[in-house]
Parts: sequence; C-alpha cells; structure tokens
Amino acid sequence: MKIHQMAPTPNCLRVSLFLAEAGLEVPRQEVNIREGENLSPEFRRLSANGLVPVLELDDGTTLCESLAICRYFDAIGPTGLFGHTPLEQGLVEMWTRLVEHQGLIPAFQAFRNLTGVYADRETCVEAWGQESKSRLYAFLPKLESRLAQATYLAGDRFSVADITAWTLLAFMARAGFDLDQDYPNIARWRARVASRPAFQ
Ligand SMILES: N[C@@H](CCC(=O)N[C@@H](CS)C(=O)NCC(=O)O)C(=O)O
Repeated sequence: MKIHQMAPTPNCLRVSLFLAEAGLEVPRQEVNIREGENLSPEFRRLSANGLVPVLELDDGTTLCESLAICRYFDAIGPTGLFGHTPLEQGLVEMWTRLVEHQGLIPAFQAFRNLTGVYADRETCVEAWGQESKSRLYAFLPKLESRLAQATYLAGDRFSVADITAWTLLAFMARAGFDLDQDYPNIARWRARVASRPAFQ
C-alpha cells in the first residue's frame, strides 16, 4: 500500500494529519503537481480525479479524494475521528462539509485564479478569484462563532472536521491570505489543536 501525494498540499496534509492522529504509517510516493506530474496518462489511470492524494492498495485498487481515504482507514479500524454517537457523526459530517465547501474550496479557487499557478492546465478568471476570496473571508466569522460555543467543531471531541479546518488555516497562511481581523476563539482552538502530538 502507498499514498501518492505532494506532502505540503492541503488535501495531502489532511490525510497525513488524519493518519498521524490514528497512529497509522503508510509509505508515500511524492508526485510533483507543480511540474504537472499528475497530468501524465499513468497518473490519470491511478486517480479518478487526476489529483493527489491517491491511496494505492496492494491489489492495485486506487482511491482518491482525501476524505474517502480517511473514511477507508476509519472503516478498517475505527479511529473515532468521524464521531462516536449518531449526533456526533452528523455534526462531524456537517462541519467537515461546511469548512470544505465554504472555506477550503473558495480558498483554493481564490489562490488558483488570482495567482495563475495552474494556468498550464486551466483558464484562470481573476473576477472568480476575487469572488472566491470574498466568500472565504465571509466564512471566517461563522467558524469563529462556532468555536465560541464549542471546544472543537463537532462538540467536545476532536474530529476530522478540526483536521479540515486546520488544513484551511494552514493553507491560508501559505497562500498569504492573512486573517482579516482578530478571531480569539479561532486562536484558542488553534493553540489547542497545535498542542496535539500529531500536530507537532
Ligand atoms: N477533493 C479532492 C481535491 C484534491 C486536490 O485538490 N488536490 C490538489 C492538491 S491539494 C491537486 O492535486 N492539484 C493539482 C492540480 O490541480 O492539477 C480531495 O479532497 O482530495
């Protein structure tokens, strides 16, 4: 088994943090997406979405989509990171999707369309980049207000929703999207998550 990845990219980071939290080690193979290695026919055969990360099993079966990879490992040996009770599972799913759809995807779209980093493979639209950036910043108060009410996104326990939100904030920092104001509850949550062994 191995994971094809480009280590610092957000969705690969999400899988790496999940595996670290679960105490699992999986061999990795680096794919340089900036150089377009994921555009090759060989890689396209491995990855249904043409993107990293991709988990390749020993029998040759492959699984892409970071959350699907996390779910696979959770199904093999429950990690608790998708929630323990029915309500917790619902909340984990809800917050993971909210952070992904209203935070991560707008952040990626803003970065890609404003910098043109992948102009070799897509048409970049500056106005869409700006709009995506506005949507990203409009999401932050929602995150702040949730973290004013709860220790972790889904409640009292750390979950994959927190890994997703951490990934968002890490990506924003790398992309130069500074927080536009003080968010004390996000800051407290961030310090709490940073102290976890998997995040060292
Ligand atoms: N929804 C997918 C998104 C994967 C994705 O966006 N991967 C990026 C790196 S974080 C990528 O491979 N980009 C290369 C490209 O766009 O050509 C997931 O969660 O795995």
